[in-house]
Amino acid sequence: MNNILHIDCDAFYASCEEVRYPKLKNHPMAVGGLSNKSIITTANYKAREYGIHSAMPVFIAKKLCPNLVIVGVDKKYYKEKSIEVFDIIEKYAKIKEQVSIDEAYLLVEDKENRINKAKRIQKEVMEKTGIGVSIGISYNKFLAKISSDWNKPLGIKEINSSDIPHILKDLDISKVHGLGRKSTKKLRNIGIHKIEDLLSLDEEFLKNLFGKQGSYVYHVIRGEDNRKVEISSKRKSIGREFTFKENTLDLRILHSYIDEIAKILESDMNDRDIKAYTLNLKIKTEYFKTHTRSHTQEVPIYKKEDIASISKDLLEKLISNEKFRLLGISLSNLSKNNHTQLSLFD
Ligand code: TTP
Ligand code: MG
Repeated sequence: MNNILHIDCDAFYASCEEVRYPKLKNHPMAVGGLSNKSIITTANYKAREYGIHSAMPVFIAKKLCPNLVIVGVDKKYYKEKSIEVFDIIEKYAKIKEQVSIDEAYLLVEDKENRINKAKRIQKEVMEKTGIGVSIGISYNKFLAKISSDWNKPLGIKEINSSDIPHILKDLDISKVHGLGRKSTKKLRNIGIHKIEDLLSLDEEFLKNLFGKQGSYVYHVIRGEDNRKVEISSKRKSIGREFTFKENTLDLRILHSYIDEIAKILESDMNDRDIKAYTLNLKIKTEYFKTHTRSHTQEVPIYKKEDIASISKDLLEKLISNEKFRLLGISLSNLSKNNHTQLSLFD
C-alpha cells in the first residue's frame, strides 16, 4: 500500500515572492543576492526556461536572461508562508514529518485514493496560500521523494512496487537523494551516470566506495527503504486562538470559546495520534496586554473535557477588570500515543 506522500513546494522562495508581487508571475524572476557577484537562491519556472537555476552566479543568470527580475531573500517571510502551507497539509495525515522549509513526508492511513488526496491537498494549499506543491506517492520515503520531483511544477506521481526497478533506470544518479556532489562525481569518473548503471554495481563495491552510505544506496535504488515517517521533532505544540468580535469579560462567552477550542484540539490530537502534558492558556486584553498561564501534569491531556476544565481554572487566575479581546489554548510537551516522548527525536 502506498502510504507515504512527499510534498515539495514548487520554486518555493520564488513562489512566495509571486504571492507578494503577483505581477512577477508571468515574468522570469529569481530570488538571490542583488549584486552581480552573488548567486541565485532559486528561480521561478519561467526563469528556468532560460537555464537559470539555484547556485548560479547572478551575472551568468543575467546574461542568459537580460530582463530577469531579481528579488532579495526574505527568509522570515518564507518561514511564515511555510508554516501556513504545512499547517494545512498536516490535516491530511496521521503523521507529518517536515524535513525542510519546503518539504514534508506524510504518513496516510485512510482508504482515500492517493491521487485524489494529493489533488485535494494541492488545491487547498493553492487556494489558501497561493503556493504550488508537487506530491510524490509511494510505499517508502526514498521513492516518494523521487516521485515528488517527477513532473514539477504542480506534479503528482505515484510509484508502485511493480514499477521497481525499471522506472528508475533512466534517471540521472544526481536524483538519488543521499548521494552528494562528491559521490556523484566519483561515480561519473568511472562511467556511472544513470541509475541503470548504478544497479549493475554490487553492494560490496558501493560499500568500499562510500562506506555505510554505499549500502544505503544499493538498497534504495531497489526500492528498499525502511526509514519511518516520524512526527517532526520541531513540532513543539499545537494550538488555536480566537479574536472576539467584541471585547468581553462575560464568563459564559469565554467558556463557550474554551469548549469550542477544546473540541478542535481533541480532534487534532486524535488525528495525529498524540497526547500532551502541558496546557497553555493565553489571553490578550482590550489594551493589547498578553497574559499566559500554564499547567503541566503527569497524566496526559487529550480529552476535550480535560482541556476545557483546566483552561477554565487557568482563566480564573487571569480575570481582572480589563476585557479580553483574544483567547488561545495550546498544548505542548507532546508525545506519541505509544508514549515515546517527542524530545527523544530531537
Ligand atoms: P528546493 O525545493 O530544492 O527548490 P525549489 O523549491 O526552489 O524548486 P523546486 O520546484 O525544484 O522544488 O529548495 C527549497 C527552497 O530552499 C528554495 O526555494 C530556496 C532554498 N534553497 C537554498 O536556499 N539554497 C539552495 O541551494 C537550494 C537548492 C534551495
Ligand atoms: Mg521545492
